[in-house]
Amino acid sequence: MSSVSVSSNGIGVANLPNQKHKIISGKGTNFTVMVCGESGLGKTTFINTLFTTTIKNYKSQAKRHDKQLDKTVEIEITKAELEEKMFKVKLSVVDTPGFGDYINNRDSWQPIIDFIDDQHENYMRQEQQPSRQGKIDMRVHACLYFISPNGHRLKSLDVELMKRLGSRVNLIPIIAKADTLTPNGLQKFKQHVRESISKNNITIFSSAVESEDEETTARNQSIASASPYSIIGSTETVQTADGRQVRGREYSWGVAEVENDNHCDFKKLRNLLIRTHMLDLISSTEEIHYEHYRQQEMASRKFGEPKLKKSENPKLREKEEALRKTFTEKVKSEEARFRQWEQQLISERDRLNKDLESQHANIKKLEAELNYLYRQGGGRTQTVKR
Ligand SMILES: Nc1nc2c(ncn2[C@@H]2O[C@H](COP(=O)(O)OP(=O)(O)OP(=O)(O)O)[C@@H](O)[C@H]2O)c(=O)[nH]1
Ligand SMILES: [Mg+2]
Repeated sequence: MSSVSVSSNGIGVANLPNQKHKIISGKGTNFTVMVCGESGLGKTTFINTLFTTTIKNYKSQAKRHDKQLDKTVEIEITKAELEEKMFKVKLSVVDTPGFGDYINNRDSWQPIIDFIDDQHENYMRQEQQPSRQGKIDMRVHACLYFISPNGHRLKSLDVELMKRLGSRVNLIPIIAKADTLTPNGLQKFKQHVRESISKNNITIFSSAVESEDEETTARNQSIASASPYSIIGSTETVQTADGRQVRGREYSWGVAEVENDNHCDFKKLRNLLIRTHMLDLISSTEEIHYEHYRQQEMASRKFGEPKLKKSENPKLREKEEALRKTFTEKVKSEEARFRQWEQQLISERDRLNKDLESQHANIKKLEAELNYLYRQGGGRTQTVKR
């Protein structure tokens, strides 16, 4: 974790009215951003880009070790402290494993939903304690949802997941790898995503555009109309044709620049997060999403009672299901074997009984013959008795 200062035009809390300044600057505020979406869309790269472009001395160049670009396999949190004058923001960025490789994708996105709910749960439990000092707050204030630029349309998996996310967190849709689309293709795709979002009733983060001064209204307007935000991620510094050193991706046709508004919306998105809408994101998390969670949970359990049953790990659930199936099959086959054995015993018993009966009949016959012989033998009649 590094304590550093921001390079852009100040962090959001520095622009607040005085009263709010005081509240926030005293203890510093937590601000948590999460990234999620299909595998390989550049989520981890985006986090590295955000840190290197936002924070002046984010790890010195010499010993900088960006987050590994290997496939992200578990939820990882990177923290930094943004400090401007007397304002402190504890920034946490939550990286999540991408999905798309599983037969059942639920396995990969359920932990993301659980993570968001768990942070609300933890905060609520802390609020219910007698001492509410020093609460740990990791509630997610913004969830950046990465959309693949290749599909030309929003996938049903994206729609399903965005619906779930939008109802519990400030959802911000992102078009990944904008450098792989032509400017025209990007605009068309943006329009398609906007239409799909509204058609499917997906709730995304939006905030008031109107402001007292025209400049702010225009800036808000430009930020709002750019959604869904297109992103180019890169931590490399490359040289443009006109000799500028910029963060970007180099191609034979030129350089795709991260911080160029004509190439992508990275700057707008960063401004929205760190500067212009940070407070909106914090307050809507508190007033809408956390409050919604709290009310929902309070309706189903008593004050202070722990959550009844945490949604189970879907992988474990599937394993459990498979075990249960094998177990039932085993029991069934054992039962069949047992019944067969029982049947064999019964027929063996019947056979022995029949044997016994015929032995009895034989004995009876012999006795009768014996009696007959005695009677034939005259006077000394004696009945054979068994
Ligand atoms: N063209 C292009 N490639 C990118 C961009 N951002 C990242 N990449 C590349 O895409 C590949 C995957 O990037 P990651 O950042 O690991 O992707 P991820 O979304 O974190 O992947 P998972 O961890 O598997 O979910 C890497 O080779 C990156 O260099 C981008 O904006 N444009
Ligand atoms: Mg990753």
